[in-house]
Amino acid sequence: LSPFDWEDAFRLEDQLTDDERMIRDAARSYAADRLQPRVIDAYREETTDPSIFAEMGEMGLLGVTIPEEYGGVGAGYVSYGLVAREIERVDSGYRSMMSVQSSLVMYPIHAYGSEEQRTKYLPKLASGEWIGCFGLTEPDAGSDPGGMKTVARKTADGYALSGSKMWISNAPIADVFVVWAKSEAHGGKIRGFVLEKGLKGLSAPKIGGKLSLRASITGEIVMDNVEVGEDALLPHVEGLKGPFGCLNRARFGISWGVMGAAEFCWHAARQYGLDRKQFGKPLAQTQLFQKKLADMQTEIALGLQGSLRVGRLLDEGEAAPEMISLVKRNNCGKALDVARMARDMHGGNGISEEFQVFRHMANLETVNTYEGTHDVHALILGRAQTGLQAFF
Ligand code: TGC
Ligand code: FAD
Repeated sequence: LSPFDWEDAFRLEDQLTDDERMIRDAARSYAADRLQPRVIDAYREETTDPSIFAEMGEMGLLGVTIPEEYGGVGAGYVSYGLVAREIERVDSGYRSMMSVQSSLVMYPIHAYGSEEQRTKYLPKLASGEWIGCFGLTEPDAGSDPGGMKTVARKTADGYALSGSKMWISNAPIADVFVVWAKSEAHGGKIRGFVLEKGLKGLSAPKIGGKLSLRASITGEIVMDNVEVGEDALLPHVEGLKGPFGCLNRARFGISWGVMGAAEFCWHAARQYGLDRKQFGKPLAQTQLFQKKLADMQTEIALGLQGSLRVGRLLDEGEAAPEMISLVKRNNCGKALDVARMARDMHGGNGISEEFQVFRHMANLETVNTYEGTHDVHALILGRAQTGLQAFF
């Protein structure tokens, strides 16, 4: 039998290709060198540095799965997941910025957009020159996006959009807004529109006072009769499967990302337990401490392995949305457990910004909620195995 690597229990490393390892290493060094030094201040001050997008673009971390002809990297979903894991090892908010741009803005423009929309938007989004956001959630439509009130009225040469979106990552600094609205011209069906900053009637005020995800700016999108041409409509999708198609990709990335945050917390707790002595011996020499470390290691090893499997199936075109619900739900819930445990294992120091586990814990509360709450994904999985609809 082989020796055991405590950090990589199931030898994930051996299951990656050389190209995947290369992309992962680029993301890891960018995150450690450029993101880690600014995150504690950014979180405390609740500030988002927009130049992070251009930096990520330069490193090839935006639109990893988008073909090279549109400025992407043309890599697979496992590579995308590995990038999410490295960025979220520093902060879930920075991963949010990356995943909204890649999965929720670039993906729909590539998958559902016209050739003109692809060539106009994708290269500038890939380089980070333009920042994107995705407006689905509304004040009265969160878990139930089909209940949205935003409407697109037909005008002589296009559409006029009215409504408001709530809790939108990147919105206050966005140049490009992918928004979903019920289109009167399409029988009230949900359609996607690409709006640009500066349009009359369009504003995106910041939502302040968040106690989670403070390094990632969040806002509303207010649309007061925003007039656009026919060319703003995403022509190739209709209905809720449009936004859900994007969410499948973003949720998959989150399943990897949260494992990065959990790994940070696990490693920090282990090191803290080795360094800190109480009752004349390291905390790490107590049975309870070791049991907690074993639980963390187990959940992270299993979670990563599950996401890798779903990623391979996604790359083969064989993944089902329910598989993504399973890993999004489980990995978020387990990461939150790991972060809360790590916070506890740090004692009083666990509440200090310096030790960083509290920040991860607070961030993971959001990640467990957005892109489908923990319970909503349970209902998706419950429906798949019983055939019974429990949402309403
Ligand atoms: P339902 O009747 O189940 O489906 C309606 C239509 O959508 C299709 N569909 C999917 N298509 C592709 N992928 C999926 N995962 C799909 N799920 C459903 C379905 O086939 C059907 O198509 P058609 O052609 O028959 O009309 O829809 P429902 O209204 O009953 O919804 C059920 C439910 C609860 C599963 C769904 O609404 C849901 O997932 N709610 C959660 C909402 C959510 O995830 N919001 C996320 C907002 S974006 C965000 O949070 C970004 S944070 C990003 C960051 O900062 O990182
Ligand atoms: P609700 O849907 O009101 O849910 C409240 C509670 O009720 C939850 O516990 C939920 O699980 C439970 N619940 C709901 N329905 C049922 C049911 N049928 N049965 C049992 N329990 C149920 N959205 C975007 O569109 N774009 C973004 O970029 C974006 N970024 C975000 C960033 C942040 C920081 C946050 C906090 C949210 C963001 N969201 C975004 C919104 C996010 O997707 C929603 O918050 C999420 O989908 C939940 O919706 P809600 O907040 O309206 O909660």
